[in-house]
Amino acid sequence: MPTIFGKILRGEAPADIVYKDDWVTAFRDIHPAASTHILIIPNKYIPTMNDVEEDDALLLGRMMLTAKKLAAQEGIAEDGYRLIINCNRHGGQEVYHLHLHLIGGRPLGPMILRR
Ligand code: DGP
Repeated sequence: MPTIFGKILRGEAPADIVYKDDWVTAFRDIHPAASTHILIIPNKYIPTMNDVEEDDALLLGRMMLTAKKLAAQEGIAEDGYRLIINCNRHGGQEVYHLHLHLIGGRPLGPMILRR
């Protein structure tokens, strides 16, 4: 697991971990875009969305369900929130360990700035 997220999973780098089970780990983003900004990652190394396989279907479901539970815990479920997975260069991916952003706590505006 060559990224900083691998170090966080192994306990070699600090992180504000808010949830962990056998499948996924969730921790607060170091550069939050809103009052709630949590990253949900698989415990197994998957670099990008392009590397997801059929056998990962349950794992992806677990990531989504974890986001739903954490949104409720954070008190942002009713007002709403956004879930984002960035993939590769055009998607703006910076860390190449698959992660789902859970962002909320304020109106987030349009999803993509149109040009
Ligand atoms: P993305 O662009 O989708 O790859 O998002 C990567 C996110 O990871 C970005 O919002 C900042 C966050 N991040 C990068 N390095 C660290 C770190 O060392 N700790 C934490 N908690 N978050 C990090």
